[in-house]
Amino acid sequence: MMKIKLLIVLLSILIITLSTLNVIAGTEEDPEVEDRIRDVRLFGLFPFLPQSNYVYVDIISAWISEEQTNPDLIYMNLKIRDLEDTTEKYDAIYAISWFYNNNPYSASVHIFPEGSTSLKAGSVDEERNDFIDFVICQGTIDITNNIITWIIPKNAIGNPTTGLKITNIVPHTHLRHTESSGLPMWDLFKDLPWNAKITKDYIIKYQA
Ligand SMILES: [Ca+2]
Ligand SMILES: [Ca+2]
Repeated sequence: MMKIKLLIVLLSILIITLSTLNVIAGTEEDPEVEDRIRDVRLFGLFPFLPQSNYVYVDIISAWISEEQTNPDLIYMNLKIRDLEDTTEKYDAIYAISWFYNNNPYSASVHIFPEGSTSLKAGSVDEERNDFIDFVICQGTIDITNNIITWIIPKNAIGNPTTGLKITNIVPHTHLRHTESSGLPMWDLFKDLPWNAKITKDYIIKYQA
């Protein structure tokens, strides 16, 4: 009898320990996507050195969060190695794309030598290149913590429902020449999450 009681006590301690270790999804500590660092690639394909000039587009992680008190909003967060609010010469594009209910969506912002555009989010075409429908949303470009946050009204991204999943979460960054440079506006450098350490879905917690 004593052995059983002892076993129960030990099991309880184990369960409590495990549950406190299990950090909550949708946080910087437990992101939906954890990328590798020093992996910005020429044309998104070719690794190169040094990476030190491209730390401002090197993705660390991306996570999605919600607040119970603001159930009609969703927060998309993108952490960069060393975020800057202006670039030296390029058009830097920061984006997170995802699927909900089989439809593709993105949140994006451009940062230029003159500063940043507004933050946008909405539905995109299948190639995830162009918005079909978007809203200008609130958010922050926090160069102290190196995090871009889009605060998106859920009704702009298909009104995701509690318990359902946001899938195929893909953070991506791109560097192009600016339009005023007169040079071809191809993506020269990119960081994509195909080499990410972690990628997982996000389950919607709250509903408006
Ligand atoms: Ca990276
Ligand atoms: Ca990557």
